[in-house]
Amino acid sequence: MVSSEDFQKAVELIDKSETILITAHIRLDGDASGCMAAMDDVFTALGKKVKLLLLSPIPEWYRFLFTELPPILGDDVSLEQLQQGQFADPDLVIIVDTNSYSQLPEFEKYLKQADKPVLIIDHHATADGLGDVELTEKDAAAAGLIVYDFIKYAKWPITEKIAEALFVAAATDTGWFQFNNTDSRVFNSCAELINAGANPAQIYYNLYQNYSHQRFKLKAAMFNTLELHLDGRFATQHILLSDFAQSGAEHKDTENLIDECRRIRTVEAAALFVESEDGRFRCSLRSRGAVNVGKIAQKFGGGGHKMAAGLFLSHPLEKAKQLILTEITQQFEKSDSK
Ligand SMILES: [Mn+2]
Repeated sequence: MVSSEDFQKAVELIDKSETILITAHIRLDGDASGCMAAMDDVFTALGKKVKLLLLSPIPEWYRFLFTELPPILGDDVSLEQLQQGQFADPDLVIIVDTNSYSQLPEFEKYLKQADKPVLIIDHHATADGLGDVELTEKDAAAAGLIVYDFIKYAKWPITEKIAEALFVAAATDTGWFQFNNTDSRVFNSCAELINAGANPAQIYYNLYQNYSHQRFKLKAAMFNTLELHLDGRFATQHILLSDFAQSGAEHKDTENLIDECRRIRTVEAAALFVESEDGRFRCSLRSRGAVNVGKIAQKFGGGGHKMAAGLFLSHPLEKAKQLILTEITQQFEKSDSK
């Protein structure tokens, strides 16, 4: 749990702010989206002027959380507009679900120049200490659970919409209650959120049965690249720029696709390599627990947790795969010898 002292400091920051700018990491996920939507409603109800700002386009399946889609830095709002206070002149900046400059491209420049108080709400192990006040808890399955505790601490009202947004945060960061981080706190909080009006069946439909045909075609293309290594314990897959072109899908459509190959019985770790426009490969890593993929990501300048992490590699695909395979092999050797 976050200490009451830290919650109190955060409440005081909110109390004395009139305009609050809220953002989250690039390639925002369900946790980040849910936290932003929930805080928007909570603080607006308190009479604050809330400005949400995204650092990349929001996947379609999280759009139901927002009545109005938040603007994107670089698309709808330029860095200059942000820096000159034309988008917002906040008394407080809240950053949720990350505490790392590397996850805040462009926004980092604003942060360093603007000199505004910053509140961090995060559950990642890697941290640059960006906040004046930080509500951080490595053991929380989702940042949304910390936001929920914060709202309860402050006794701010929780509407149906807020409950739904926080349920989405907890449900998505636990892979709909499948991952190792799914503890009793997740279920307790989610039970309370259901009592407050969250509808799990409707949320499941919105999140997981709401694919575009393009995204489904991209997934099919990805399946054809599956390779198993190390006696089936490590799976790799990749998506090339040509796959996006052929399917009509976009980069944000790759979210969660890495989890599919973990349905194979033998797979203990998985990597998905996605080619980006600049020619680099974004590598997402997942583990069932035997290997610490966070450590591998860190070695290459990326970040994440033991079970889920990501990094960029400026190598051709085969070389990138070989680098990661070597790291995974070493990690397995370490864990097997224990
Ligand atoms: Mn998260």
